[in-house]
Amino acid sequence: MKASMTKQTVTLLMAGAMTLSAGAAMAEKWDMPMAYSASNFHSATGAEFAKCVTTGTQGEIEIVTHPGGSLFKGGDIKRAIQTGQAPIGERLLSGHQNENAIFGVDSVPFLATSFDDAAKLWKAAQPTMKKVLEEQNLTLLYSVPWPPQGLYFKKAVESVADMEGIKFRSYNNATARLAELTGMLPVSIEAAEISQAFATGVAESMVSSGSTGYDRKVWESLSHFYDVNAWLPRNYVLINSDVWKGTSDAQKAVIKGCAELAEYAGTWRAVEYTQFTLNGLRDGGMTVGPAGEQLTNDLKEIGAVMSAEWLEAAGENGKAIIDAYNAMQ
Ligand code: PCA
Repeated sequence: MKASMTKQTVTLLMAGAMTLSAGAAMAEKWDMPMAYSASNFHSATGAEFAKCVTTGTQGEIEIVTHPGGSLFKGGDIKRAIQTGQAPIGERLLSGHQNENAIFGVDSVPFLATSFDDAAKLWKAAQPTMKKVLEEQNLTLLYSVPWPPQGLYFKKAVESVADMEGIKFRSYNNATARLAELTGMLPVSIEAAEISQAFATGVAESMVSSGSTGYDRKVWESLSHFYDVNAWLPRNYVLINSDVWKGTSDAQKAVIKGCAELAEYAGTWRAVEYTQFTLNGLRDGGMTVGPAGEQLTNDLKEIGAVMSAEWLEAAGENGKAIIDAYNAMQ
């Protein structure tokens, strides 16, 4: 990981703070919608980022985070930032894969299954992603991965055939497609609402990280977690490009520095949270472990179908990202 960044970032932050102290500007308050619970590591990282910007700009820009989908629900956050209803916010971009397949690059099954590979894929995708977002009046500030995605069920599952007819909670196109291909019934539900969905039987299964299962205490309704490492989707902190352009150079320097620190700290949190939350699921009474051979093989086949579909939808841009990623291996 980028160890040299810290020194650079601190210098950047200090330069920003020094310039700012030379002349006080008007104070602004930025509401920052976030979709996941306040206790989630993404939200904790966002809160630190907000504090860093507020302190670094000496209160010229005060960022106030609103976790748990309290200001805008996950699915509405991107549009809220684009239209200026919120100046800044965090979103799982793969939730908007229908707008542009590039947003789903982090949810291609078995393409990048470890933190190291997810970091490489992100590096390969970043220039294209930034360009696509810029065309939508969005400026990317930082991005943090979720831990690897595994499968949750209410029973032991040995193969894809065992999944037939199960009500499956989806959070983006890729997860809905996974349900279709495995004979399950997808129902789209925000993370903030899954505890209730599982308790009432609206959903009986999902693919997600140990972290989300732990945050939502899913052991109250579910019994099995298969650690299949399907992919590591990412959350992205975005700012409205007009708002970004309206900030001073000194403020930009502080925001960029804080964003870099947040990406670094958030990524480490994700790594450390992985085992911790799997242990938490186990302590809650769940059976946690790898998928059996049959299930693994069945899922690989489905992954191949989904990869081909993604490449087809993402066209030249998608191919260029995958080529750049493969060249880093
Ligand atoms: N948690 C989020 C997205 C990926 C993850 O691990 C969710 O389940 O909604």
